[in-house]
Amino acid sequence: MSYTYDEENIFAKILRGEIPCTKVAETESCLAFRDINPAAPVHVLVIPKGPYVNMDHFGAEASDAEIADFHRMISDVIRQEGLSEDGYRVISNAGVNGMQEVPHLHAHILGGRILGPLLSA
Ligand code: DGP
Repeated sequence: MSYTYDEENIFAKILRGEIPCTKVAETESCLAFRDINPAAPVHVLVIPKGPYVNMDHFGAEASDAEIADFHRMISDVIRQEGLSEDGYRVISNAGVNGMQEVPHLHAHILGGRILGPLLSA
């Protein structure tokens, strides 16, 4: 499998500072910001700064440090947003079947209400 990264995707533009975002957390290799179209009271996106399309691309080509930082940031945001006690959902959509809109790896962190069944269709 070879992966092609689109440098003009909207999250690449956010990372380059060309489009604003509401930042929640940042490290050397990751950024967390609020989703522009929240599906729950808390809806934060965590992205690596590197050019990875999706989770399988990331796992195949990212460094151990990038992978550790990404997972650590997801955990940090969950606690920072106060979601630990009542629960939350972490989702990463990929490709056509996953209905991924933005082709830069992102984890959706959702919480603040009962989120319903995992899949509606
Ligand atoms: P997905 O379908 O998993 O690729 O989700 C992409 C998400 O990105 C979607 O929930 C809306 C969000 N999004 C799209 N454009 C922007 C943007 O310009 N800023 C922010 N903060 N979020 C965006």
